[in-house]
Amino acid sequence: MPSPTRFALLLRTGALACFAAAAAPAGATDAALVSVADDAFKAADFDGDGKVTWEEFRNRVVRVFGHLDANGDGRIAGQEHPPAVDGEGKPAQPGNVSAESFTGAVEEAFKASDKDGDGALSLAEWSGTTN
Ligand SMILES: [Ca+2]
Ligand SMILES: [Ca+2]
Repeated sequence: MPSPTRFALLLRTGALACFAAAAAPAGATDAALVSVADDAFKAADFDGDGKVTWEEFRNRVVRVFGHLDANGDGRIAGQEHPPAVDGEGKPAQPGNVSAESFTGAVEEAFKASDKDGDGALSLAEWSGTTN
């Protein structure tokens, strides 16, 4: 049975919330968000080996950033910026999110979620269901 905790990774940082916001339809239910998390894992696992490496995930993150950066100036600003926090849990400043800081925040969350430290996320690690 799916649980909202499976979505924990995606909500752990504002950057990943951005990822979720970009992937999920507006008004999505918890069940739909869980589905998005699973779909996002499968989409990110480019070589289909059941693990998402940072290399694989970074490719997705770059695409999400490009999706959010509607005017293509390399920063997420103003109306482009969904509600989010920065890597330290403080509210992100609109106009102050570069591709570098966005990717960095996601990398921190990625490393924090990689419980066995093998440099890749299993579906359980991705979903936040490991201890
Ligand atoms: Ca893989
Ligand atoms: Ca791992």
